[in-house]
Amino acid sequence: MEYDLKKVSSMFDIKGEFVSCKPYGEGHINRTFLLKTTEAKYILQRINSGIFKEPDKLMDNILAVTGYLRKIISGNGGDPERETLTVVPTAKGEPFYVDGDGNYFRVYIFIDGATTYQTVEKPGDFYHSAKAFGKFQKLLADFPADKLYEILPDFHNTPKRYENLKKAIAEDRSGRLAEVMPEVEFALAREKEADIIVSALKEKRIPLRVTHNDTKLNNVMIDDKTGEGICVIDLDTVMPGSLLYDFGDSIRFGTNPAAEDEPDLSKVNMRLDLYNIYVKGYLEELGESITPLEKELLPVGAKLMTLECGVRFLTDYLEGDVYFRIHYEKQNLDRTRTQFKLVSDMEKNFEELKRIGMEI
Ligand code: ADP
Ligand code: GN1
Ligand code: MG
Repeated sequence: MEYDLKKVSSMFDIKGEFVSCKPYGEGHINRTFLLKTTEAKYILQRINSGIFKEPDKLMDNILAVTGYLRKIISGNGGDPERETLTVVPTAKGEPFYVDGDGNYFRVYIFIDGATTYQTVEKPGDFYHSAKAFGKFQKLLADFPADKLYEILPDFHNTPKRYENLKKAIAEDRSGRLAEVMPEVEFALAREKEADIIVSALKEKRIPLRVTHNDTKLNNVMIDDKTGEGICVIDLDTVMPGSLLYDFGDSIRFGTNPAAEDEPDLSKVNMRLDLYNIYVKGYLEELGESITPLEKELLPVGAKLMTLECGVRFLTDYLEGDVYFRIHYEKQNLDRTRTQFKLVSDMEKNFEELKRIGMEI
């Protein structure tokens, strides 16, 4: 769908005259555009309101979290316009604009002089992303969780994701089931492990924390000059959850040198050196605030998050690609296969993963 981006931009309280507004980034859910004016750059996004059914509550969450972070960053002498997201309101002072077709748009200040990466180009970047996510976790440790709407309930509830998969298998709406039997069998063979984290949360053996829930490498901006992870972005899914899923999401995305949809599985693997580096950076930041059981379960977080993501891609493939944006027909199947290849790799190296966590 095309939008009148010039008109949309004019609704926001931005500086200068409109120059251009072009697609930007590689997200699977929202639509992101780089908006340039004669005086500044912005990120304009169309919120996927098919998935985020209550965009007003979503924006309340983001304003609450960024407002909280902004105070801490300013108090520490930092630059809040670079170290957290800044929502640019509409001319009427609203945090989003709804066009005549019911599309929701928001604008952020563009963070300049920093880059997001799709794969790890330098191990140091991964280390700094770990520190950034660890710091994000720590800064939000005392954030009042009851101020947050659970914007996507059961987002990282792996057993529920399995329920959805089984429903999609039973319905086989796209007629693709026969084609994906090996993947279905791979997933179902691991179903009994799916509840390890949610059970630990339910039984209060691990703490419920305010977490990010989408900690891919491309959701942290790496400063071009210092190499440090200066800003954690993409705050749509900040909700109460377990840090094990946050840790796991970074591992599943960042330790793989290939793309998330790489069709050649010989290129897909979990790099142990990168796992090591991430654990180091993350634990350095978290210090004593991570509990012994959380630390012990880090490899489980990596495996379950990767499995869950594969299960979600597979479910979407079976349902006819209704959730994740695709650019070619079998993209969700390719995505499923990379995730399951990574799960296999993690299983092969599981003892080593446990050792790495305990040594640091
Ligand atoms: P999605 O939910 O679709 O992943 P993101 O919020 O992560 O959307 O944005 C997509 C990409 O746009 C990011 O990976 C990043 O490169 C860029 N981006 C997002 N917000 C900003 C910002 N405030 N400043 C600079 N770049 C940004
Ligand atoms: C989606 O929006 P994006 O591309 O950062 C998805 C994540 C998945 C990820 C897989 C709201 O993230 O949960 O892990 O794709 N976001 C949502 O790449 O479902
Ligand atoms: Mg993103």
